[in-house]
Amino acid sequence: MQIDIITLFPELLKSPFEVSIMKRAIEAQKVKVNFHLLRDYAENKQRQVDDYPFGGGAGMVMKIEPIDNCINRLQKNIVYDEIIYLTPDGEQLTQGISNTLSTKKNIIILCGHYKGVDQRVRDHLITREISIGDYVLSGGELAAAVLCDSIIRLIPGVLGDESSALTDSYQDGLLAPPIYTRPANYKGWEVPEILSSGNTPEVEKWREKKAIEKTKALRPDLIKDQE
Ligand code: 6GU
Repeated sequence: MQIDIITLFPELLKSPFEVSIMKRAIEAQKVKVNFHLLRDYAENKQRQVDDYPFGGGAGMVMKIEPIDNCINRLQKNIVYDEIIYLTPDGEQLTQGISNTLSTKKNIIILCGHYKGVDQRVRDHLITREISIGDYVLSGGELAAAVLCDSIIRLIPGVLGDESSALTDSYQDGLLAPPIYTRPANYKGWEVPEILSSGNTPEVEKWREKKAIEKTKALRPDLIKDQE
C-alpha cells in the first residue's frame, strides 16, 4: 500500500510514523508513506496557499491551485483508489471505514487548515471526506496520523499475531473485554479466577459475556446498530 499525505505542516505528523507498529510496517515494506509539502506546489512567488474568502468573513481559505497541482503530479505516477480530505465536517471514521481503506492499494490524504479548502476541491478533486470525531482540531495532520495508524495496523502481516487485530474493540462490533497479567493478586486486587483455570472454552465464554456487558453499559448504540 502507498499513502501520500499532502500537508502544510509535516513536522506535526512525521514522528508517529517513526515508532512502534507504523515504523515496523514501513520497514517491512507493507506500506510506503510519503509527505508532500503543499507550499511546494503554490504558484506565485510568495508561495501562497491560502486567501481571503469570497463574500467576506473571518478566516482564510486554502486555495485550489496548489492542491490541484499536487494531486495532478501524484497522479502522473500512479492511480489512486481514494483521495481523502480530512475535515471535521466529513463522515465520521469507524473501524469499518479503516477496514475498507486497509484493502486499498494507493491513497492520498489531504490535510485541511485554516477555515478549510475551497469548496471546488471538495466537489471536483477528492473522493471521500473523513472526520475523526465531533470536535475541532487545528488542522488535519493529527487526524491523518490517527487515520493512518488505524489503517496500517490492519494490513495483513503488520501485526505479529495475526489474530490480535481481530480481538480489538470494535472489530466484532463490541468493546474489548477486560484483560489482566501477573501478578494474580496485587494489593488484594485479584484477577478473575476463570482466567487462570486453563479452560479455554470457558475463558472465551467469559470474555464474550464481559464484552457484551461492557458494550451495553458504555456504548449501547453499538449493540442497537447490530440489531
Ligand atoms: Cl479530520 N480535521 C480537523 N481539523 N478537525 C477534526 C477532524 C479533522 N476530525 C475531527 N476534528
